[in-house]
Amino acid sequence: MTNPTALSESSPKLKVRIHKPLNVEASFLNPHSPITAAEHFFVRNHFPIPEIDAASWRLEIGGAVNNPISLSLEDLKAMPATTHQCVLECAGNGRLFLPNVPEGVQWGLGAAGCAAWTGVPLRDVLARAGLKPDATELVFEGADHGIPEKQLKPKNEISYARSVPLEVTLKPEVLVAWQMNGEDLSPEHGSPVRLIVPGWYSVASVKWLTKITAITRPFLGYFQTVEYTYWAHRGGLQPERIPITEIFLKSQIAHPVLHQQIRAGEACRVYGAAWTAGVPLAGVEVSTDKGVTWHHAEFDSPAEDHAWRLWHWDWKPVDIGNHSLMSRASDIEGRTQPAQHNEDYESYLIDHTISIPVEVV
Ligand SMILES: Nc1nc2c(c(=O)[nH]1)N[C@H]1C(S)=C(S)[C@@H](COP(=O)(O)O)O[C@H]1N2
Ligand SMILES: [Mo]
Repeated sequence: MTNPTALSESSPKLKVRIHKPLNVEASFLNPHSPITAAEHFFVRNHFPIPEIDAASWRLEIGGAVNNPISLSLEDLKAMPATTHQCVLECAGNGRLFLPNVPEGVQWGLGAAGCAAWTGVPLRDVLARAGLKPDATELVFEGADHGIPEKQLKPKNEISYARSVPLEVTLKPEVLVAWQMNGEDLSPEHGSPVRLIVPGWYSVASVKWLTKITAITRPFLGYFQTVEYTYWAHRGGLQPERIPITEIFLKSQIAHPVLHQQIRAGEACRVYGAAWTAGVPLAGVEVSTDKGVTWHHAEFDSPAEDHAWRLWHWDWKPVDIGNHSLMSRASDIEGRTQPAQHNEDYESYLIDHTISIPVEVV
């Protein structure tokens, strides 16, 4: 995506939500494959895209490690690489569908995508540095920096930084990745190297990765405490402000699109995608009557890695007028998407069944 603005003007698949820093929404689904092409993948940036010379780029690993190390791109590429499919979903995806649309980037359904990522398992990189036994969390920092937007913010520039608990970082699917769908990462998506944390909201998948620090206490940085957090009720305590972590079970309708006109008496294929943090999906259902009755959809792609699954259900609308379509996914552990947004999540974690208004003519 060399010129995203031009692209978005020529392609109905992309919509620039903010120019500076660049934030681009995608149409969200390729109906023929669970894989979203890089040029149709959403872009979420908090700061300007940093200019990085891949030849002199280094990844520094320090903090609570026995052997602080600095790796070049060649060092990483010399290690055994693996490819893993996974969904990246922004925690604010779907914000436009909340009542009284809150502040934040105005994402519709297109702040999510699914790609095949290639890189080295993070745990193999960590093994070279040797974690100290008291390390509990890793902080990942990008090369991008600036002053954040919210009222509550530090005086000076910060870099983008997020932490992930150690036990999660040791999972074999967590990657230090340099390729997306078999091509080198583009600058928008984090070149030369980004972190990929499958099953977590993509706030954790730090782009332009330059520094990993092992720490022995919880990280309380800006993107961990001010943004990308919500109110949680735990153990009968007062609500606690906690960072967003795992992706919630979700399905989205890609077709028909919002306010699409559909012919009465003709078949209309309702299709979309569904995903989870890793627990297998049980099914997807579609409702055309505001959730009173539900119809089982069929899957069109296999359960694979942390990829999303395509699904469809064929509708033959009869009644002329306004209708709304909803989809609802469930997983094999009995979870189902809720009917309402949880207000404690504010403008994040938008997992409720979203209504897509359409007109039958
Ligand atoms: N360094 C850095 N990493 C980052 C971000 C960022 O602004 N800077 N944004 C995060 C957020 S909130 C999201 S949703 C994803 C978006 O990834 P994409 O732009 O490749 O789609 O990157 C994450 N990693
Ligand atoms: Mo995000």
